[in-house]
Amino acid sequence: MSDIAFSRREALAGLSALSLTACAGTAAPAASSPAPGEGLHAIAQRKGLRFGSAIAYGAEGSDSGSIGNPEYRRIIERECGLVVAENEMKWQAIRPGPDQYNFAAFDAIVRYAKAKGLDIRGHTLLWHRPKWLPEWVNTYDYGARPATEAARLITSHIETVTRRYRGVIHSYDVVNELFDDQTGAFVDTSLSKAMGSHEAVVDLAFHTARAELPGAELVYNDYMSWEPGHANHRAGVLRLLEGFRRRGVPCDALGIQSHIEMRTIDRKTGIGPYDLKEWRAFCDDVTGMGYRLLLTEFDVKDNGLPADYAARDAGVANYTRAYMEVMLAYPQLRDILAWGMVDKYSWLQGFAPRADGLPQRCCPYGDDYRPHPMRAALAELFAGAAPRA
Ligand code: 9MR
Repeated sequence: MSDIAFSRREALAGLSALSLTACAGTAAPAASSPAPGEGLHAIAQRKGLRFGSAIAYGAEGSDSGSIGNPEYRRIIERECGLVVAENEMKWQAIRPGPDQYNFAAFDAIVRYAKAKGLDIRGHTLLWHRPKWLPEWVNTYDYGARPATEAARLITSHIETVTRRYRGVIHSYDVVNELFDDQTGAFVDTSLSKAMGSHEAVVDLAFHTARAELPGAELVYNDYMSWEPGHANHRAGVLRLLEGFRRRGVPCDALGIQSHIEMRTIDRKTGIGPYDLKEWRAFCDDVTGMGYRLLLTEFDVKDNGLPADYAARDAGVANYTRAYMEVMLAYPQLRDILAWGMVDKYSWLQGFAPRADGLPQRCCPYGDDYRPHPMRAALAELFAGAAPRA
């Protein structure tokens, strides 16, 4: 695959970018305004931050949030410095059988990103959920030595992907979503059953990724969040990250997906409730263990807000402001990615429909490709953020 193969210069650029340590956060937030017409990534970049988005594969001219939609591309190219494939690098997409791979759609996204000078994150080397693994994994016959065979499936997958995109992808969600969000207990898959424990699966995934990519950023990615009801999920993630440190597992950062949500509205603030103290304590514990932070899949569920578009957009912008102010205060945070840039293509339209049947206004841009107040809020927040080293 010569068009995907890396050059040494690209590889070194990725390494040096990753070796920059975030500053200690002593600088006061610089009061500055975004210049008119400046894209979100350009604004972010002045502070050592990066802004990006998920993008899908689509044939040219397709009506989707994809590389095939010229209007969607224009927004990506104006606003983003990095992209992530929404689905096209998952096992379901690239691994139709135990010894078969299909990289066609993901390669097309990688080619597009390279042509436009966009960085690309890898999502995800292992999504540990039966629901999101190919059916052949769920029903797999692991034979007489199940642990050995499960290890082979995992290592061969991670080696195949990381080798193919070596020098191109410098940051991976190595493992995604290990937990039952209600209890904070691990979710079983055929892989964890075959290997005998979840730790065996996860540790192997990170060690394999590190062996292939000594300089890359290796991330554990999950949707524990700041809303009430996430305490058990956060506790599970903390236990995992503590375990990584004890066992010497090479995980560099926590990917906080940031699908933040307003199911109800707090009358005092006009936005959704959030457990600020508990959330900060969680982020402090994570960063205190030396992990960096990424916001990997930002969007806002507006279910609790009124139907009226202006009121709703204002609420979404205010909730964005409240959240990003907390998150941008962490000097360990560098990358912020939206899970899509245009409302109509968001997964939320299907996964979290509003009771009134109206579409979610969850992304920086509306269906007419005009920016929502959320976009202006992000611009101001990035412009006002403390500079990273
Ligand atoms: O947005 C994605 C949607 O199109 C897919 O159907 C779904 C299953 O592959 O995954 C969605 O993306 C998820 C991401 O990969 C992991 N975190 C939660 C995201 C939203 O469900």
